[in-house]
Amino acid sequence: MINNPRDALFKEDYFHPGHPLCPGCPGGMALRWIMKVLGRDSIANVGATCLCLPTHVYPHSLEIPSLYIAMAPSPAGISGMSAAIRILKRKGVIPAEKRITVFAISGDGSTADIGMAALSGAAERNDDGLYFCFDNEAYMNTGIQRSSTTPQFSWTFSTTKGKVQRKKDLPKIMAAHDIPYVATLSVAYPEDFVRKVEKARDMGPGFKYFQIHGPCPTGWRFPEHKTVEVARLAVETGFWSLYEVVHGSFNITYRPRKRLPVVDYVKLQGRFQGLTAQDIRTLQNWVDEKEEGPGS
Ligand SMILES: Cc1ncc(C[n+]2csc(CCOP(=O)(O)OP(=O)(O)O)c2C)c(N)n1
Repeated sequence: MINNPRDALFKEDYFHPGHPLCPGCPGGMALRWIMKVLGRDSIANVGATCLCLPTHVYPHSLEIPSLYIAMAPSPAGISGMSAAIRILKRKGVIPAEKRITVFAISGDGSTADIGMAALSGAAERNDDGLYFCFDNEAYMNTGIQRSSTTPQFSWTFSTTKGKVQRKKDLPKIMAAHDIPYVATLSVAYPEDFVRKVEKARDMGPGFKYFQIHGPCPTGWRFPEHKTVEVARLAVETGFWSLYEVVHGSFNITYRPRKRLPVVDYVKLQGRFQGLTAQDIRTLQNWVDEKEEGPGS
Protein backbone atom coordinates (compact mmCIF):
# COMPACT_ATOMS: atom_id res chain seq x y z
CA MET A 1 0.00 0.00 0.00
CA ILE A 2 1.41 3.38 -0.99
CA ASN A 3 0.02 6.43 0.80
CA ASN A 4 1.48 9.19 -1.32
CA PRO A 5 0.83 8.60 -5.05
CA ARG A 6 4.11 10.35 -5.85
CA ASP A 7 5.94 7.39 -4.27
CA ALA A 8 4.58 5.08 -6.94
CA LEU A 9 6.07 7.26 -9.68
CA PHE A 10 9.56 6.67 -8.26
CA LYS A 11 9.18 2.89 -8.05
CA GLU A 12 11.19 0.43 -10.09
CA ASP A 13 10.62 0.34 -13.85
CA TYR A 14 9.36 -2.80 -15.57
CA PHE A 15 8.69 -0.98 -18.81
CA HIS A 16 11.91 0.32 -20.33
CA PRO A 17 12.82 3.02 -22.87
CA GLY A 18 14.16 2.42 -26.37
CA HIS A 19 10.94 1.06 -27.89
CA PRO A 20 9.39 1.68 -31.31
CA LEU A 21 6.36 3.78 -30.29
CA CYS A 22 6.04 7.04 -32.26
CA PRO A 23 7.79 10.05 -30.70
CA GLY A 24 5.41 11.75 -28.29
CA CYS A 25 3.14 8.71 -27.89
CA PRO A 26 1.56 8.75 -24.42
CA GLY A 27 1.23 4.96 -24.48
CA GLY A 28 4.81 4.64 -23.23
CA MET A 29 4.11 6.90 -20.25
CA ALA A 30 0.93 5.05 -19.41
CA LEU A 31 2.53 1.60 -19.58
CA ARG A 32 5.49 2.77 -17.52
CA TRP A 33 3.26 4.07 -14.72
CA ILE A 34 0.97 1.03 -14.82
CA MET A 35 4.01 -1.21 -14.43
CA LYS A 36 5.42 0.88 -11.59
CA VAL A 37 2.18 0.26 -9.68
CA LEU A 38 1.54 -3.37 -10.62
CA GLY A 39 5.18 -4.44 -10.36
CA ARG A 40 6.94 -7.69 -11.19
CA ASP A 41 4.16 -10.02 -10.03
CA SER A 42 1.81 -9.18 -12.83
CA ILE A 43 0.93 -10.70 -16.19
CA ALA A 44 -0.12 -8.72 -19.25
CA ASN A 45 -2.42 -9.41 -22.17
CA VAL A 46 -1.62 -6.93 -24.92
CA GLY A 47 -4.02 -6.71 -27.85
CA ALA A 48 -2.89 -6.30 -31.47
CA THR A 49 -2.63 -2.50 -31.31
CA CYS A 50 0.07 0.18 -31.20
CA LEU A 51 1.03 -1.06 -27.73
CA CYS A 52 1.97 -4.53 -28.96
CA LEU A 53 5.02 -2.94 -30.62
CA PRO A 54 6.95 -1.89 -27.48
CA THR A 55 5.78 -4.96 -25.59
CA HIS A 56 6.28 -7.74 -28.15
CA VAL A 57 8.61 -6.67 -30.92
CA TYR A 58 12.13 -7.86 -30.02
CA PRO A 59 13.96 -6.45 -28.07
CA HIS A 60 10.81 -5.63 -26.14
CA SER A 61 10.53 -3.18 -23.27
CA LEU A 62 8.16 -5.04 -20.97
CA GLU A 63 9.92 -7.02 -18.28
CA ILE A 64 7.07 -9.27 -17.12
CA PRO A 65 5.35 -12.33 -18.61
CA SER A 66 2.93 -11.23 -21.28
CA LEU A 67 0.69 -12.58 -23.99
CA TYR A 68 0.37 -10.93 -27.38
CA ILE A 69 -3.28 -11.53 -28.11
CA ALA A 70 -5.59 -10.73 -31.02
CA MET A 71 -7.71 -7.58 -30.98
CA ALA A 72 -10.98 -9.04 -29.69
CA PRO A 73 -10.01 -11.45 -26.93
CA SER A 74 -7.77 -9.50 -24.52
CA PRO A 75 -10.60 -9.39 -21.91
CA ALA A 76 -10.94 -13.18 -22.33
CA GLY A 77 -7.19 -13.35 -21.59
CA ILE A 78 -7.98 -11.87 -18.17
CA SER A 79 -10.71 -14.47 -17.67
CA GLY A 80 -8.48 -17.41 -18.60
CA MET A 81 -5.38 -16.31 -16.74
CA SER A 82 -7.18 -15.41 -13.54
CA ALA A 83 -8.96 -18.79 -13.60
CA ALA A 84 -5.62 -20.57 -14.12
CA ILE A 85 -4.04 -18.71 -11.19
CA ARG A 86 -7.01 -19.60 -8.98
CA ILE A 87 -6.66 -23.31 -9.86
CA LEU A 88 -2.87 -23.33 -9.39
CA LYS A 89 -3.33 -21.74 -5.96
CA ARG A 90 -5.94 -24.34 -5.05
CA LYS A 91 -3.50 -27.11 -6.09
CA GLY A 92 -0.71 -25.51 -4.07
CA VAL A 93 1.48 -24.83 -7.12
CA ILE A 94 1.36 -21.07 -6.35
CA PRO A 95 1.28 -19.95 -2.69
CA ALA A 96 -2.31 -18.99 -1.84
CA GLU A 97 -1.27 -15.66 -0.34
CA LYS A 98 0.79 -14.53 -3.35
CA ARG A 99 -0.76 -11.60 -5.22
CA ILE A 100 -0.48 -11.88 -9.00
CA THR A 101 -2.22 -9.11 -10.92
CA VAL A 102 -3.58 -9.96 -14.33
CA PHE A 103 -4.23 -7.08 -16.66
CA ALA A 104 -5.03 -6.39 -20.28
CA ILE A 105 -4.32 -3.35 -22.37
CA SER A 106 -5.66 -2.70 -25.82
CA GLY A 107 -6.75 0.11 -28.11
CA ASP A 108 -10.14 1.77 -28.35
CA GLY A 109 -10.98 0.01 -31.62
CA SER A 110 -10.23 -3.35 -30.00
CA THR A 111 -12.14 -2.46 -26.85
CA ALA A 112 -15.14 -0.44 -27.95
CA ASP A 113 -15.76 -2.18 -31.28
CA ILE A 114 -14.10 -5.52 -32.05
CA GLY A 115 -13.68 -6.82 -28.48
CA MET A 116 -16.87 -5.44 -26.98
CA ALA A 117 -18.54 -8.85 -26.54
CA ALA A 118 -15.55 -10.40 -24.73
CA LEU A 119 -15.22 -7.25 -22.60
CA SER A 120 -18.86 -7.23 -21.62
CA GLY A 121 -18.71 -10.95 -20.81
CA ALA A 122 -15.63 -10.67 -18.59
CA ALA A 123 -17.15 -7.67 -16.80
CA GLU A 124 -20.55 -9.32 -16.30
CA ARG A 125 -18.84 -12.39 -14.78
CA ASN A 126 -16.69 -10.01 -12.71
CA ASP A 127 -13.55 -11.93 -13.68
CA ASP A 128 -10.49 -10.87 -11.75
CA GLY A 129 -8.21 -8.34 -13.41
CA LEU A 130 -7.57 -4.80 -14.61
CA TYR A 131 -8.51 -3.77 -18.14
CA PHE A 132 -6.97 -0.67 -19.70
CA CYS A 133 -8.41 0.81 -22.87
CA PHE A 134 -5.76 3.03 -24.45
CA ASP A 135 -8.11 5.47 -26.13
CA ASN A 136 -6.27 7.26 -28.92
CA GLU A 137 -9.69 7.68 -30.51
CA ALA A 138 -9.05 5.77 -33.75
CA TYR A 139 -7.50 2.61 -35.20
CA MET A 140 -4.00 4.08 -35.28
CA ASN A 141 -1.77 1.05 -35.84
CA THR A 142 -3.34 0.42 -39.24
CA GLY A 143 -3.13 4.04 -40.34
CA ILE A 144 -5.80 6.19 -38.62
CA GLN A 145 -9.33 4.86 -39.25
CA ARG A 146 -12.35 5.95 -37.20
CA SER A 147 -13.59 3.90 -34.26
CA SER A 148 -16.75 4.28 -32.22
CA THR A 149 -14.77 6.38 -29.73
CA THR A 150 -13.51 8.85 -32.34
CA PRO A 151 -15.08 12.21 -31.42
CA GLN A 152 -17.61 13.96 -33.60
CA PHE A 153 -16.13 16.09 -36.44
CA SER A 154 -12.71 14.42 -36.15
CA TRP A 155 -10.84 13.74 -39.37
CA THR A 156 -9.50 10.23 -39.94
CA PHE A 157 -8.68 8.45 -43.21
CA SER A 158 -12.16 6.90 -43.09
CA THR A 159 -13.92 10.14 -42.07
CA THR A 160 -12.21 12.56 -44.39
CA LYS A 161 -15.00 15.13 -43.98
CA GLY A 162 -15.20 14.66 -40.21
CA LYS A 163 -16.96 11.93 -38.22
CA VAL A 164 -20.71 12.37 -38.10
CA GLN A 165 -21.47 10.44 -34.90
CA ARG A 166 -20.55 11.35 -31.34
CA LYS A 167 -17.96 9.49 -29.27
CA LYS A 168 -19.23 6.29 -27.64
CA ASP A 169 -19.19 6.67 -23.84
CA LEU A 170 -17.48 3.40 -22.99
CA PRO A 171 -16.72 4.01 -19.28
CA LYS A 172 -20.42 4.68 -18.75
CA ILE A 173 -21.26 1.38 -20.47
CA MET A 174 -18.72 -0.39 -18.25
CA ALA A 175 -20.12 1.25 -15.12
CA ALA A 176 -23.53 -0.13 -16.10
CA HIS A 177 -22.01 -3.62 -15.71
CA ASP A 178 -21.94 -3.04 -11.96
CA ILE A 179 -18.23 -3.87 -11.66
CA PRO A 180 -16.25 -2.77 -8.58
CA TYR A 181 -14.25 -0.04 -10.29
CA VAL A 182 -14.29 2.15 -13.40
CA ALA A 183 -11.97 5.12 -13.88
CA THR A 184 -10.71 7.51 -16.52
CA LEU A 185 -7.02 8.43 -16.70
CA SER A 186 -4.85 11.13 -18.26
CA VAL A 187 -1.08 11.26 -18.72
CA ALA A 188 -1.21 14.96 -17.77
CA TYR A 189 -2.30 14.03 -14.22
CA PRO A 190 0.21 11.35 -13.11
CA GLU A 191 -0.73 11.35 -9.42
CA ASP A 192 -4.42 10.88 -10.20
CA PHE A 193 -3.35 8.14 -12.64
CA VAL A 194 -1.26 6.05 -10.24
CA ARG A 195 -3.62 6.56 -7.30
CA LYS A 196 -6.49 5.02 -9.28
CA VAL A 197 -4.42 2.05 -10.51
CA GLU A 198 -3.23 1.43 -6.95
CA LYS A 199 -6.79 1.58 -5.68
CA ALA A 200 -7.92 -1.01 -8.23
CA ARG A 201 -4.91 -3.22 -7.51
CA ASP A 202 -5.72 -3.26 -3.78
CA MET A 203 -9.47 -3.71 -4.06
CA GLY A 204 -9.66 -7.49 -4.03
CA PRO A 205 -11.03 -9.73 -6.78
CA GLY A 206 -13.21 -8.40 -9.57
CA PHE A 207 -13.12 -6.66 -12.93
CA LYS A 208 -11.74 -3.12 -12.96
CA TYR A 209 -11.93 -0.95 -16.04
CA PHE A 210 -9.81 2.06 -17.07
CA GLN A 211 -10.07 4.39 -20.04
CA ILE A 212 -6.78 6.19 -20.76
CA HIS A 213 -6.92 9.38 -22.80
CA GLY A 214 -4.29 8.90 -25.51
CA PRO A 215 -3.41 12.06 -27.49
CA CYS A 216 -1.72 10.72 -30.64
CA PRO A 217 0.61 13.22 -32.38
CA THR A 218 0.61 11.11 -35.55
CA GLY A 219 -3.14 10.61 -35.86
CA TRP A 220 -4.42 13.81 -34.27
CA ARG A 221 -1.93 15.92 -36.19
CA PHE A 222 -0.13 17.94 -33.51
CA PRO A 223 3.62 18.37 -32.81
CA GLU A 224 5.05 15.50 -30.78
CA HIS A 225 6.29 17.73 -27.93
CA LYS A 226 2.71 18.86 -27.22
CA THR A 227 1.30 15.51 -26.01
CA VAL A 228 1.00 16.49 -22.36
CA GLU A 229 -0.30 19.97 -23.24
CA VAL A 230 -3.05 18.43 -25.40
CA ALA A 231 -3.82 15.90 -22.65
CA ARG A 232 -4.06 18.67 -20.04
CA LEU A 233 -6.26 20.87 -22.23
CA ALA A 234 -8.63 17.96 -22.80
CA VAL A 235 -9.25 17.86 -19.05
CA GLU A 236 -9.20 21.63 -18.49
CA THR A 237 -11.85 22.12 -21.19
CA GLY A 238 -13.97 19.18 -20.01
CA PHE A 239 -13.50 17.31 -23.29
CA TRP A 240 -12.07 14.49 -21.14
CA SER A 241 -13.25 14.14 -17.55
CA LEU A 242 -11.32 12.56 -14.70
CA TYR A 243 -13.57 10.46 -12.49
CA GLU A 244 -14.01 7.08 -10.89
CA VAL A 245 -17.02 4.90 -10.19
CA VAL A 246 -16.43 2.83 -7.06
CA HIS A 247 -19.05 0.12 -6.54
CA GLY A 248 -21.54 2.29 -8.43
CA SER A 249 -20.66 5.53 -6.64
CA PHE A 250 -19.59 8.29 -9.06
CA ASN A 251 -16.84 10.68 -8.01
CA ILE A 252 -15.07 13.42 -10.00
CA THR A 253 -11.38 13.16 -9.08
CA TYR A 254 -10.23 16.41 -10.67
CA ARG A 255 -12.41 19.41 -11.43
CA PRO A 256 -10.86 22.34 -13.35
CA ARG A 257 -11.14 25.56 -11.35
CA LYS A 258 -12.61 27.32 -14.37
CA ARG A 259 -13.44 25.20 -17.39
CA LEU A 260 -11.72 26.53 -20.54
CA PRO A 261 -13.63 26.77 -23.84
CA VAL A 262 -13.42 23.66 -25.98
CA VAL A 263 -11.89 25.64 -28.85
CA ASP A 264 -8.64 25.86 -26.82
CA TYR A 265 -8.35 22.08 -27.11
CA VAL A 266 -9.47 21.53 -30.70
CA LYS A 267 -7.43 24.35 -32.24
CA LEU A 268 -4.15 22.55 -31.43
CA GLN A 269 -5.08 19.52 -33.51
CA GLY A 270 -4.99 19.07 -37.27
CA ARG A 271 -7.73 16.42 -37.07
CA PHE A 272 -10.18 19.22 -36.20
CA GLN A 273 -8.90 21.60 -38.86
CA GLY A 274 -11.70 23.26 -40.80
CA LEU A 275 -14.35 23.04 -38.09
CA THR A 276 -17.00 25.73 -38.45
CA ALA A 277 -18.11 27.97 -35.57
CA GLN A 278 -21.32 25.88 -35.48
CA ASP A 279 -19.29 22.62 -35.18
CA ILE A 280 -17.36 24.09 -32.25
CA ARG A 281 -20.62 25.16 -30.60
CA THR A 282 -21.93 21.62 -31.05
CA LEU A 283 -18.82 20.21 -29.35
CA GLN A 284 -19.12 22.80 -26.57
CA ASN A 285 -22.76 21.78 -26.00
CA TRP A 286 -21.70 18.12 -25.85
CA VAL A 287 -19.13 18.95 -23.18
CA ASP A 288 -21.57 21.13 -21.22
CA GLU A 289 -24.23 18.39 -21.26
CA LYS A 290 -21.91 15.56 -20.18
CA GLU A 291 -20.29 17.67 -17.46
CA GLU A 292 -23.66 17.99 -15.79
CA GLY A 293 -24.16 14.38 -14.80
CA PRO A 294 -22.69 10.96 -13.98
CA GLY A 295 -20.92 9.18 -16.80
CA SER A 296 -19.36 12.38 -18.06
C1 LIG B 1 -10.01 -8.87 -36.02
C2 LIG B 1 -8.93 -7.98 -36.57
N1 LIG B 1 -9.25 -7.03 -37.47
C3 LIG B 1 -8.30 -6.21 -37.95
C4 LIG B 1 -6.99 -6.35 -37.57
C5 LIG B 1 -5.92 -5.43 -38.14
N2 LIG B 1 -5.47 -4.50 -37.12
C6 LIG B 1 -4.30 -4.65 -36.45
S1 LIG B 1 -3.98 -3.41 -35.41
C7 LIG B 1 -5.39 -2.61 -35.84
C8 LIG B 1 -5.74 -1.27 -35.23
C9 LIG B 1 -6.11 -1.40 -33.81
O1 LIG B 1 -6.76 -0.22 -33.38
P1 LIG B 1 -6.97 0.08 -31.86
O2 LIG B 1 -7.53 -1.13 -31.17
O3 LIG B 1 -7.75 1.33 -31.73
O4 LIG B 1 -5.51 0.28 -31.30
P2 LIG B 1 -4.37 1.32 -31.78
O5 LIG B 1 -3.75 0.73 -33.01
O6 LIG B 1 -5.04 2.61 -32.05
O7 LIG B 1 -3.43 1.36 -30.63
C10 LIG B 1 -6.11 -3.32 -36.80
C11 LIG B 1 -7.39 -2.90 -37.41
C12 LIG B 1 -6.70 -7.35 -36.64
N3 LIG B 1 -5.46 -7.54 -36.16
N4 LIG B 1 -7.67 -8.17 -36.15
